[in-house]
Amino acid sequence: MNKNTQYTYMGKKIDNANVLNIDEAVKLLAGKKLCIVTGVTGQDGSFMVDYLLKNTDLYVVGGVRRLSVYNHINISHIDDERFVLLNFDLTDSHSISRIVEKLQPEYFINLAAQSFVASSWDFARQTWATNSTSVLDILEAIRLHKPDCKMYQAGSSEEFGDVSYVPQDEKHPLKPRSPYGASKAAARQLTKVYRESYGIFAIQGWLFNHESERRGAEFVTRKITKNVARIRNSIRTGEKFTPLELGNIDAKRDWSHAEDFVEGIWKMLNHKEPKEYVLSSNETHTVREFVEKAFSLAGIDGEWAGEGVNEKFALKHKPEITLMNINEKFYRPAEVDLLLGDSSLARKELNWMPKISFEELVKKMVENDLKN
Ligand code: NAP
Ligand code: G4F
Repeated sequence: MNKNTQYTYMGKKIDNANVLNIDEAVKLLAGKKLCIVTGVTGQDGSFMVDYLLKNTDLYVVGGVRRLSVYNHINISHIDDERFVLLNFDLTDSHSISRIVEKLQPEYFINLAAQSFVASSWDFARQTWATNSTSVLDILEAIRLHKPDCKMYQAGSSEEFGDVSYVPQDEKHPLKPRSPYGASKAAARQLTKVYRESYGIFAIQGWLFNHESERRGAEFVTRKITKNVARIRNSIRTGEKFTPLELGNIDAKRDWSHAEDFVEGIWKMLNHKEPKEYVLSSNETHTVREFVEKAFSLAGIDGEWAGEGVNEKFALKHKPEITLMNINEKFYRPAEVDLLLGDSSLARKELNWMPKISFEELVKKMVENDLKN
């Protein structure tokens, strides 16, 4: 329910600044069919809530952790009495256990994580606690308190890492290259063990990169589109600007739109058997291509010059004006050079297909940032 919602529970106004605790949630939601979605302030969680409210009759309990500064922008458009916010922290196993025991959810979709690969070297232990140990806690809570709850755990193409073959499908070995990738690979094994040992419907898809207008600003696509908008405005007004700075622009990623992927997650969860699928666009593009396309869609023609760390993307007709250059601080200790998915199994067995192309994705993101 959005910040304007006049919804009162036990004399208390419930809104984004007034997240429920477990006892309040139990009273409010007793007897209702529920789906818990964690990470709803993030990109995928917010799209998942939109999808569930539109396509199901479920009550949706959005898990948000306590932060001192308001960060509910991605869900502030939602105004629906079937959506409530619940205090939730992935690193608190007691709370996770109480939530599953008392709310008895039909579904538990875990989209919360330390999701930024680059930070996972700086905070390896925190990444592990958030992305692996907490998954064990969720699985254990389900086993003990609601064994027929269907659980989705957010897996990643980062688990393929140092890839052995192209394109990567469900049979590709797990060869992570970052603490993040390793944490997701561990979560996958735990999910498999709980599925096979206790018959729990728990799955972890392999999702290739997916982006949107709600993407966090540190991920490369949103970083590019936000900076393209900033630079376009400076060019228009004739102000000086600093160039966009990036790391490895030769990395290749298989990018889609997040809206297509939440549908895929729901289809996986409602498949006749607990089976794990790759979701991907089946196309790969370099970061360099993303840069060119984003500037071009903003009406800025650029061209490349130089090599290696000295490479630049500059205005075509004024090459002395740099639009983008390389800053080695954005290089990673180890890189996943090439991701290209093969989602033919999901397309065949789930009847799933991404609808938004690479071109449309970049366009939507650029237009959104230009507007803002
Ligand atoms: P995101 O935008 O970074 O969102 C992550 C969410 O996790 C945020 O809501 C964040 O809350 C929450 N969170 C982090 N630590 C938490 C904690 N200790 N307790 C409770 N909540 C916590 O990520 P995303 O792109 O939506 O990705 C969703 C999931 O899919 C993640 O598991 C990610 O690793 C995985 N994944 C993403 C992609 C992709 O390309 N987007 C691909 C494969 C897998 P705050 O807002 O409070 O920080
Ligand atoms: O946008 P990125 O930070 O995403 P990355 O590392 O591929 O991870 C994302 O996708 C995964 C699925 O494959 C998810 F599991 C994960 O949660 C996340 O959503 O970086 C993309 C590529 C990398 O190769 C990186 O080295 O862009 C390269 N890059 C080059 N310059 C940069 C930059 N990345 C960032 N974030 N910032 C740069 O300046």
